[in-house]
Amino acid sequence: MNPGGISFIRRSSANPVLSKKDVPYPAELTFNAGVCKFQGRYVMCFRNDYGCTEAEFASGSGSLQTNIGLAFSDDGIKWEVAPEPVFRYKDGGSTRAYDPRLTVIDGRCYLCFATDGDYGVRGGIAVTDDFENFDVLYLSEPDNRNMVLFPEKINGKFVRLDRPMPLYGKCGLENFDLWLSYSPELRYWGDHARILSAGEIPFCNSKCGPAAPPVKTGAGWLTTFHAVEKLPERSLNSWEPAGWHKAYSAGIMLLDLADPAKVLGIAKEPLLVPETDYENNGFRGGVVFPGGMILEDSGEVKIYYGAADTAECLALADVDDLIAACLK
Ligand code: BMA
Repeated sequence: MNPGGISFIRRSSANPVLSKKDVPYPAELTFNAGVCKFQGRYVMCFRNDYGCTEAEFASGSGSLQTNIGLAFSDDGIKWEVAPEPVFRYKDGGSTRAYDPRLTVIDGRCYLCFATDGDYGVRGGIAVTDDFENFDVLYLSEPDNRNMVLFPEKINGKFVRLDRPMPLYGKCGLENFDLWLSYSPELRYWGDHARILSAGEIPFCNSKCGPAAPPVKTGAGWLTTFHAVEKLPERSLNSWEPAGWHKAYSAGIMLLDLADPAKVLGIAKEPLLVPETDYENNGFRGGVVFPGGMILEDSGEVKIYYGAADTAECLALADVDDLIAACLK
């Protein structure tokens, strides 16, 4: 696995900031959360996998189910989980929604999610004003996921990043890329453009895709991405009986404000590489996966990430350092 990571990033001493012990209903793995600031508070929607223990999973006697939980915070560090899960999605072929991402646009909160079933994986977009009622506005065709929305319209259109999964075109290899699309009203999408692929990332030999929704800075849209390195010779610590060989790191890049399909710079070093105990041990060790990024007025950037597909963590950096790393 690629060592290091950007030296100025700081992991919160409160990590993990959310784990199963904080959840007042059945919970086993609480991770890959979306986070935003909404109506004066920090709001988190997190993936909650539940229904079996590590031993049951390993022996094949139990399986995991998934719902999406809700938590609130006044400082972005201490979280209080709402009494019930908040969002489920089911249709003919799909049984669950997972990996939520949150973006506030013009005062409404949009939740992007993945949903899978016998047809494959689809990316969905829902909108809520109260975190109780959600209207599903859009579902992609299979296979696509890791969808995130920009926090404002650009050139009069909504903009999203996502990661289609074209196995046929990639000769069966998981070398997926990061794409950008536009929509007039979040239902019909077009002007698709590939903006990042594994070959451009020094710490990726497999798939890459979006992570947290972008934040706006004077220098451009700052956005994280996930980058996978396959390690066939190494078994990472995990619940998987067959072993786990994919390390997930996070990277960061800067996109042009007026034309976000234009990449202004990609940090050569990874933003975060799994290196702590809570990133290397759990359901899938060797995984860090950002899902939320908040730019504070002070210039501090809070980056929320799933660790080992088991708990939710927080890392901190200064916005100017992140921009400089992208442009170096
Ligand atoms: C992906 C998704 C993510 C997960 C990652 C690493 O395929 O399932 O939710 O974090 O794998 O296990």
